[in-house]
Amino acid sequence: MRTVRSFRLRSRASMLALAGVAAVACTASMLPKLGWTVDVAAQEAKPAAPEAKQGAPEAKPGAPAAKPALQPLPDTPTSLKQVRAFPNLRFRRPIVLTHAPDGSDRVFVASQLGAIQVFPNDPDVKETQVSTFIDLEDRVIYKDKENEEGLLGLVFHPKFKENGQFFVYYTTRSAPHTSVVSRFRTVPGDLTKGDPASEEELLRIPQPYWNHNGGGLAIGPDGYLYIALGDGGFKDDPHGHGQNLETLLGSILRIDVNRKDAGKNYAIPADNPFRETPKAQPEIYAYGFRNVWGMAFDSATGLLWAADVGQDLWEEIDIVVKGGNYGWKLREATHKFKDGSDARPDLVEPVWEYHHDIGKSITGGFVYRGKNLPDLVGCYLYADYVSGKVWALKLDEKTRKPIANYAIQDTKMPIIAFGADSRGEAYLTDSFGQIWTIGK
Ligand SMILES: [Ca+2]
Repeated sequence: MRTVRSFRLRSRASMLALAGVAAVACTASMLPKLGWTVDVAAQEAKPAAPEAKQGAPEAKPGAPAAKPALQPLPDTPTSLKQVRAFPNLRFRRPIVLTHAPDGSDRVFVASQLGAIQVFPNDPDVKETQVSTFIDLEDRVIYKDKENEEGLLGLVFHPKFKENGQFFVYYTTRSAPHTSVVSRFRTVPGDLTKGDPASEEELLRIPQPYWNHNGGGLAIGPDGYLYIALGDGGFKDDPHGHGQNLETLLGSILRIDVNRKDAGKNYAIPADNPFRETPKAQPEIYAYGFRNVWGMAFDSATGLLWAADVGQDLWEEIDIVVKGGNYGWKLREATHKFKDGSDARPDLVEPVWEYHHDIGKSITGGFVYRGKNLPDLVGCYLYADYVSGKVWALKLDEKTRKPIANYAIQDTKMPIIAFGADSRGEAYLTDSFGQIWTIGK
């Protein structure tokens, strides 16, 4: 099996100290900042970048008071802890953790390098019990220095048990900086083996740069496949993809994988919002995103939640509605971005944001509906890749205003993904290859 043997824990103490202070103060200080691109590279390549920020000033008293449209709450401490879930296992960049809707209670882990592995949902599971579901490394490209490419998304068809179908988002070796979304099938009659030869390409999307590929896949309550795309990079969305309906980039797409329109391996749903808009890409469901990293439907409410990674100052969490414009690059969370825009009725504001003195790159999770953690039922789990903090956000069900932001006692790991097993229990993965859950 694929494992990472050289587990390196870089100096994160300084980040933590900083994040701890920030969490208490929870105010908007004006730290100098690095973009996501730089941060990712820094995270992997150099140890001590955050030290420089130790002495950064808190919000200047004389500065014009920013009045965000939504007030972040201070963290609510909890006794819940981030704990290892399958301590005998380690994977190479486990970018997706999920389950198949087939009653098997298996856990699937997709490596960003291209292999999808599967194992029984048992905390004591051993490496010998892990098997390869499908290995796509022959067509997936991944480089540590361009680490937003690779296999980025995996979701199973709701009728997987009957049809063996699953969907994968990956960066292909066959063209530079190009995202592919494909349907695969299992070997007939064997739900334990994906068939690499079964690939049926649905979408092929050229990207201008290696970063901001999004990559999340989800199946909605409507049975359609949702695909999260970033703005294509690099910084400042130089091509204006976020606000451009003529490109798929900067959007969340929605396609029907159970029908085919002429010339396509999928169909456009009849009520897709921009289907009749001249020049618009009909696959677009919502737009104005920078780099959605974590997209999931709430299994109870059917709401679509997405975390959008910020650039300069703010990370955000969105509830995504059909046809919504989520603001990038006019807005960064609830703030005007550069020469962008003040709040406007046609730009959907996030339900939550946090400042870059708390964390610098959001990893979105999902609304917890499991049984092990009754206090977190209905809360949206999320983390910050850079500061390693983990939270559970509670919104008022009616007003959708935040009422609590519970802090999970984290381990400062660079969290790259959340996932759920067949019972809705929550898992986190880190870039060193470990899988975590939340314990009491
Ligand atoms: Ca936004």
